[in-house]
Amino acid sequence: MKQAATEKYSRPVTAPLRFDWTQTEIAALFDLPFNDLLFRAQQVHREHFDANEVQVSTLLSIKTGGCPEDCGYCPQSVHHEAAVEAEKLMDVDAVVDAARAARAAGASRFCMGAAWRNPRGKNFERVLEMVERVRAEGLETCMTLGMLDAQQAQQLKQAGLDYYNHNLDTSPEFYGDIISTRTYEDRLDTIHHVREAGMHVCCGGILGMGEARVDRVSLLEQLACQQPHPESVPVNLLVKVEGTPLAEQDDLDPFEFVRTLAVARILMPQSHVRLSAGREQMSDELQALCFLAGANSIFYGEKLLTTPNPEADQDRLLFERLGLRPA
Ligand code: SAM
Ligand code: DTB
Ligand code: SF4
Repeated sequence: MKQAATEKYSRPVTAPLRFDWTQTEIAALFDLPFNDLLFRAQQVHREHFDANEVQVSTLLSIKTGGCPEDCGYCPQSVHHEAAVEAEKLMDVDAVVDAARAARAAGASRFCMGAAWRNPRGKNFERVLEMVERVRAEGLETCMTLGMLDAQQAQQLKQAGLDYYNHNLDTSPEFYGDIISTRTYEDRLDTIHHVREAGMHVCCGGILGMGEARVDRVSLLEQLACQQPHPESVPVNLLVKVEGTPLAEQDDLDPFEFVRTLAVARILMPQSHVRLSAGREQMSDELQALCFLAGANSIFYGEKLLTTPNPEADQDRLLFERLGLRPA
């Protein structure tokens, strides 16, 4: 018995990339004993990445609040009591200053987020200028601006945008419980335009919104059956903001969060899996487990878009204690 188990788990897993994962297969990974699942995720991770390297991105909210969409988790929606005060789109110079500071602090990618349903008119032109200027500072660029049409995606690509973030958020089945102002198909269309324009896709979701495991399986199926896989897969843990419909949501079992990261790592071996929102609420030990499960990217800096993130010093210390290197 013992011999068989050792053989089973010491077999190298040089499996080719797959885009035809079934829900049954994905659910079976979730069902593995925790230690076996983490071991498999580590094996896959080490085949494709340096397991002690974590990519570091900085996030800036270039246009905060006043969003017409009704995403149930989001404090920037005008539909919720929590609504953070609406601000105008930042000036290009101020964004470039923030990008320089991020580079000085060790970030390799600068992500800019806007609380829009979709970008329009003069604002879109200003956003294109931001991409050009931030890129000229020697940083990789990423934006998340809501829905894009094919032409906008091409214009962003021409301006030099490396990544576009657009999340599926949850399963197609649970989606309608969270958002009513745009459809799952709308999201898939935007992702398609981004891919067609030749940009890297950053696409993931949020856990802990009251979805069932089958929804997490279904979300991962949606992501892992995209060909190519999204280059970057942000996995957010719901930040419960007072005044949003999801403020009183029960906590997700932290091990279920770790399991989801591990399964994402196994399904999408070459993608960066980003431990995104929710780190502020996690212990160092839980974050260490997330890295062990194959998460290899984080947002760095004291603020996400509107909610707090761990202080940079705290992250530096955690990296030191775990022997991790920012990349
Ligand atoms: N408005 C654009 C959009 O939704 O596509 C871009 C900005 S939006 C804030 C980017 C992503 O942040 C959302 O898709 C969602 O996955 C994540 N997010 C927003 N609020 C969150 C929260 N309270 N907890 C965790 N993730 C959140
Ligand atoms: C993503 O998946 N997570 C980031 C980024 N993409 C833009 C946003 C997290 C936002 C958390 C809530 C807030 O700070 O407003
Ligand atoms: Fe608007 Fe994006 Fe928040 Fe949804 S997640 S309300 S689209 S800012």
